[in-house]
Amino acid sequence: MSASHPTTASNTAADAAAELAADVDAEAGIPDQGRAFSTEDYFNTQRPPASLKEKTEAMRAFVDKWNIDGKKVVLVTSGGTTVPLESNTVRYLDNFSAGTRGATSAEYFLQAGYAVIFLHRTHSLRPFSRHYSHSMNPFLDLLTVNNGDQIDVVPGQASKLLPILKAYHQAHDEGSILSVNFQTVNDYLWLLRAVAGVMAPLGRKCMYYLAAAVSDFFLPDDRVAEHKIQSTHGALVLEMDQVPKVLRPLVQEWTPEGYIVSFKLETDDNLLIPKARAALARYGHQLVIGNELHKRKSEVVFVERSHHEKSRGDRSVTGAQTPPLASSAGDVPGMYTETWLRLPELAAGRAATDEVEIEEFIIQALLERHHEWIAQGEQAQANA
Ligand code: PAZ
Repeated sequence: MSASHPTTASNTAADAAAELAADVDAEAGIPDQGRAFSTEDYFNTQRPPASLKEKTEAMRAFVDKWNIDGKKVVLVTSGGTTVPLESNTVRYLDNFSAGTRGATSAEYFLQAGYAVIFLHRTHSLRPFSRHYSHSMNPFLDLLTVNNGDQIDVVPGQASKLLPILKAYHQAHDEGSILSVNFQTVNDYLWLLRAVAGVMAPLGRKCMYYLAAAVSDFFLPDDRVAEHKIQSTHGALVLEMDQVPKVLRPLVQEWTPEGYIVSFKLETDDNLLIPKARAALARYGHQLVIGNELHKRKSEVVFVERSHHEKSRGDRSVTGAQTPPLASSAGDVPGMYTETWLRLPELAAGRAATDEVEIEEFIIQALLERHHEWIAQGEQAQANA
């Protein structure tokens, strides 16, 4: 992979500006290192996954059913994406994401009455079963053999399992969750475009909660080896291309009325807010949730346009320009607001034995915002 981005501990606001500029070049089709694909070029040149049609039809049937019932629908994306090095894939590049954020959030959305399309990485954590993952809480440890041939739940475990099991059965009996899997970044991009097309008719009643950790780099089909790469050829040198920034067409073309929440992950706290603001300025969506890798389970920051900026018009975008660093670093007073959610404060007052998860509070805060987004749309229609 070409080392085009500085990633040392000395990352500064200037590095952030350089990175933003590189992102914009990529969107404009200006090569940095390797080719840069526009979204259009990407879908014109990269092969769709074999299961695309079947998955799209399943998503369409799900959305149609809940649209008739007037339920709100959320797309939750979850887990990491791979970049295969061979088409008969032995090796691939991957990232750290286990899918905890997505799987946990999906449960809280269901609890709040949403229908959920759970677009997840194959074998990453899933709603409900995540509580009993093989590494954290192996399910065989919950069971005990009684009288030689009966299986019982270990005392103390049944009371924890019961609410999870009930919520699991409720969601499956109602059909309020549809799980769709992806593996590669290519699968993810095709499925995201397809699901956006399917959800667009829901208008403001749909939300996008984009928690998947999507690779920024990929190998185009024409540079992927067919068979296992042989070590006899010496060192392996890879040059990867930049994945197109599909947030732009998602917001502006594929689903112009959806409430869109993207996530921004950084390992340097200082970059979180400038990069979240830059994403909002560039794509014009509603909310970026920033999280730092090591603290992601205990604190996140909501970055959004301030109330008076929102009321200047939905989806106000600055176009393909990189916002000047002054604005991305927050030098335009009052343009953006940041709201931190921190677990110790949020969990104050809860019993020490309660397992409190930050996603409960994230979803609670989103429900209000989505409600307001829908109400604004209704108001605009009434005024028209
Ligand atoms: O899957 P997980 O719970 O281990 O991690 C969640 C996360 C950090 C991937 C997510 O909160 C996030 O920030 N997703 C977007 C990552 C990015 O592409 O910036």
